[in-house]
Amino acid sequence: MKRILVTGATGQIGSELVPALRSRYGNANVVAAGHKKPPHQGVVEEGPYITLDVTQIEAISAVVRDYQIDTIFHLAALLSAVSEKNPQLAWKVNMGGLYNILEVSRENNCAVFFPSSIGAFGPNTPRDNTPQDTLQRPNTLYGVCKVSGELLCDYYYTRYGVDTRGVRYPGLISYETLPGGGTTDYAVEIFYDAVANKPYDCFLKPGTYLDMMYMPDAVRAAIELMEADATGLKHRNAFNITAMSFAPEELAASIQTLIPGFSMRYTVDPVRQAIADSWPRHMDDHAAQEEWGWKPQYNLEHMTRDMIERLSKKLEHR
Ligand code: AKB
Repeated sequence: MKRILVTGATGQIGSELVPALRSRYGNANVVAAGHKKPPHQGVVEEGPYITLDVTQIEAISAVVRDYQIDTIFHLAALLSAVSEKNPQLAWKVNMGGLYNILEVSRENNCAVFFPSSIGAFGPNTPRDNTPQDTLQRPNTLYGVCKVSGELLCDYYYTRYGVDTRGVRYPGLISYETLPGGGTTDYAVEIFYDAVANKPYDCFLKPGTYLDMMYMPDAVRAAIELMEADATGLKHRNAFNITAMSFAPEELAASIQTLIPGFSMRYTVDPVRQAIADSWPRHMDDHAAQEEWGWKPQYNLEHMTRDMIERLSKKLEHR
């Protein structure tokens, strides 16, 4: 990786992956691409920032040529709940965008990181210790795009030798940028209300266990996988990775150890509840551990402490 393009750079993962890549590879060597004005100045001031519509293949080609890109972290996509509201747009952006990125990478010899998700599984996938290789029949458009994306990345590797790699991310928790319309967003929103000393109204019901991860681990996973020795990779794409699994009431209890007055009630959103009920409760990530040394650093307690500290500081300074 010498010259890197990050699509979706202003999103939840991108806004933390870009600075991490810049501090490792040099500011000028990491091009941040968003489809709108960046939310904070850092992405623009610290290195190149461009607006890019990933549904426009010619625009991607031009950026890759102009900046002599050799690696693309392709993060631009609609999340699960938003995709259910507008499946046609989700197909266009999530599948069309990935196809364009892979085609441009084939022509320009770029490596590609593609984030799949726990959303790639469906209601008849084993929900506990979900195996790396198992039944995948998702019933959401988001999930259909993720499974198709995993297969398309495999295809571009075996057919054309494009160095595609990727993980299946669980719900991601971060303080820098809010997620935009996912099913696991409650695990971020809850902290904003907790540090503001407000009760939180959770849209998933108690007992809804899902895999989760703190953003520093998620960013490190993407970089470590792209830097891993290719000879050790049997899977390449769609590695299960997880750091913790909890239900909403367990996250609330963890917050209460630091903010004792915090309380949570439930107003269940049937659409997001149905999506969550079709996803794994806990994935088996042994393939990632064995093939490229994956190991999370944050558990529930450590993540909760760090989130509360950092979010309190961030909101104080607003
Ligand atoms: C979502 O909830 O849509 C995402 C995901 C798990 O892929 N956070």
